[in-house]
This record gives sequence, C-alpha cells and structure tokens, in this order.
Amino acid sequence: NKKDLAPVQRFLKQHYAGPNATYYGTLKGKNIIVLHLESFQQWLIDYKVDGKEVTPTINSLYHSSNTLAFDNFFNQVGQGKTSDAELMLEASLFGLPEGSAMSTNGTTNTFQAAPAILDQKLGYSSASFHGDVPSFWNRDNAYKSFGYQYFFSKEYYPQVKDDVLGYGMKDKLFLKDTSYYLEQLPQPFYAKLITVTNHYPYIIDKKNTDFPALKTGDNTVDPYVQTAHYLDQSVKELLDYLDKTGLRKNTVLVLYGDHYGISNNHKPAIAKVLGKKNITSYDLAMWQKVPFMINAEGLQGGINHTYGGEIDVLPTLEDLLGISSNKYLQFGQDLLSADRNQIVPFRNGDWVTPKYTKYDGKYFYTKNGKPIAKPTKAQQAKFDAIQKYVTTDLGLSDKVINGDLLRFYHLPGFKDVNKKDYTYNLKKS
Ligand code: GP9
Ligand code: MN
Repeated sequence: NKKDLAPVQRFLKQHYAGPNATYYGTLKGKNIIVLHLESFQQWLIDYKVDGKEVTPTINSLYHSSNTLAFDNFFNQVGQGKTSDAELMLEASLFGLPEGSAMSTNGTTNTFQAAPAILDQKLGYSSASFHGDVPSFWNRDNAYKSFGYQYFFSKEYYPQVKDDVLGYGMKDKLFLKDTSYYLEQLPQPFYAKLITVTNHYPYIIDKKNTDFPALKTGDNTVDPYVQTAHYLDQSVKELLDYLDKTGLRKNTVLVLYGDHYGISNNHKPAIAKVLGKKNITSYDLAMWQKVPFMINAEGLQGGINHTYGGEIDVLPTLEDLLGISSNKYLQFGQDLLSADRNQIVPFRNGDWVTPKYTKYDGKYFYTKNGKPIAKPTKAQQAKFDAIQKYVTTDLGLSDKVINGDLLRFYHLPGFKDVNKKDYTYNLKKS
C-alpha cells in the first residue's frame, strides 16, 4: 500500500548521485538509438580468433574519441534475462528474484519509464523494434505501460523470409528493414533495436559464416564468436546507413550487451577463452561484464572505469539529456556522477565494488582476484555494510514492483501513462 513508498523514497534520496556538470544536458534533443546487443559479453571487445578481431566495428566504436565506454559495467539480470535488462534500462528497476517482472507485472503496473519521460520532458517520439513475435516477454503489453508509441515486431517485417533461427529474424535483415521505419519517426526519437542472432545456441547458416569458430571443443562456446561476428557486421551496415542518410550526425548511439552468452556451466571452455588453468568464482563474477557505450558527435569520450551496471543506464541518460532525476524513483546511479557508491548488485544478492567482490558467497579482492578466506574484522564490517545496501536496494525495488507502488507516486511534472493510447497490432481486429 501507499505507506510502503516512504522507505523507498528515503533510501533513494539518501543514495541519490547528482549529475556531472561537464556532461549535463550535452546530448539534449538528439535522437537516441539504443542498440541491444543480444548475449554480448565484454570480453568479445578486442578479442581475436586466428589473429582476426571478432567485432571490428564495435571495437572501433569502443575506442572512438566520441564514445564514452565503460569497462567495469555488469549485467544484473535474473531469470527474466532480456526482459530484465529491458526493464532496468527503461525504468531503472530490477527484475524480480524469480520469473520475469515484465511478464508478471508489465501489463498492470504503473511505470515511469524512459519513453514516457522523454516524451513528456523533451517531446521525444519512441519506438521499439524486434524481429520476434510481439508477445515474447509480454513486450506488447509492457511497452504500453512504458509509454512506447510504436512497437515494430515481426509482423511489421513481412518481406523478410529468410529468418528463423529460433528467436526471430536475422540481424542484418532486421536492421536493414528497421532503418526504413527509423527514417520516418518524428524527431527527436528514442528508438530501441533488439538484435537476436547472437542468441544461444549460436547457430548461423553457412553463407553467413566466414569467421573461424573457437576451438575449445564446447559446442556452445565455439560458434559464439561466429554469431557475434555476424552481429558486428550487421551493426556496421546500420552505421553505414546512418552515415549515408546523415541521421548519424544528430543521433546518439547507445550500445549494450544484455547478459552473458556463455553461462557459468561452461567452465572448462571459459578457462580456455581466458587462457587460465582454473576458473574461480571471481572469474565468473568478471565474466558478467557486458559492454556499455554511448557514441555521439562531439561527445567527450574515453574509457571510464567506474563500477556500475544496467540499473544505472537511465539516470546516466537523463544526465546527458539534461533531465534532473532528483525526484525520480530510480534505483540506479548516474555513471558519470562523482557521488556514485560503485556498488553493483547482482540479482541473487552477490555484488562487485572497486575493492571487493562477492560471488557464489565467496569474497575476493576486485583488482587481482585474490580470495579473502578469512576477512579481518574491519573487512567483515565493510562486507556487511555493502551487503546491507545490496539487500535493501534489491528488496525495495521488489516492493515497488510487487506492490505496484509507482501508482501512488506523483512524479513532478509527469502525467501517468494511459495504456489505451497505444495499439501495436497491424492486423485489424
Ligand atoms: C526473444 C529474445 C530473447 O524475443 O529477446 O530473449 P532471452 O532469451 O535472451 O531472454
Ligand atoms: Mn537476451
């Protein structure tokens, strides 16, 4: 009930991290394209197979002087996988400890999410694009709750025939046809493009496989670099298109990997990828890193080492767009803020900080991965304090979702989203 809001407000106020004056508002009014890189892990960046870069396009974006990249950025998803990543990015709320919050609560809950905020504060139009059926992860309902004006799902791509590899059409075909829709969106727009070819079990047809597989002997791990390479080529085609049409000039590109592609069940192969004898829990924690980068003409770029994750994306974008998130009920902290606490919670309650890491219930030094079998009193006190923050952070986010608490929260200058304003069906009923 309404009374449950008070502790949430208190906690978020206490941990609010203010914007960065150097960046605040610098991207205001530009189009935004969020490129969702399916199952894409940070280690793929600059990784080579037989001397060849797996993802040359994404690598060059990563190193561009107009790209703000983050190399200590972690996925924080739970069982909701892609949908948890989407929820964190759209609303800065965590997925639930079990299941997919977008599926269970996406239809009925009130949200104060990116599409609605950008529309109401800055007049952005919004669209999500995905080459799968609209009902997957309950997107067709949750997107209405988020305030998405358009949702281009599989049925909007009737001309694409050469598609099915499990979860929707192949990225090159998807992104090519997406670009025709993008062009017609009223500007400025906020668009999310959800790729899917680089999805387990990493299958790609022969004519699209000109890249060598890994040779770990693990059938899941070995072709992962091939689909990642294909994804990279599709990104190149999208960038070429944006450059050619001039759209690139006034568009911010946000790229991120939604979650791990190789689960922790593949330790021997992971060891080979990392060139290590044995894999520790610390290695598995670092294995959860995914790319996050923001590219825009004139943006002061560089590789930023702050520790953060998907929950922090929305406050970061708000900062760059000049939207003050001071009063927002968002669980992340601006990645550019000097006031960040740099505590990265995983959905199961483990965590990473610049100094210490807890994973599988074990403690490590984050810098070198050395285990801390017997913490000193002072260390244990520190661990307890971090754990308290993590448990509270996750627990309060769960309360917001389970109790639908945002319906009681009056966000200043924000009108509640009316789901009836949106229909995404092509077929007339
Ligand atoms: C399905 C796609 C995959 O539409 O987004 O979701 P995932 O299995 O990665 O959660
Ligand atoms: Mn996914």
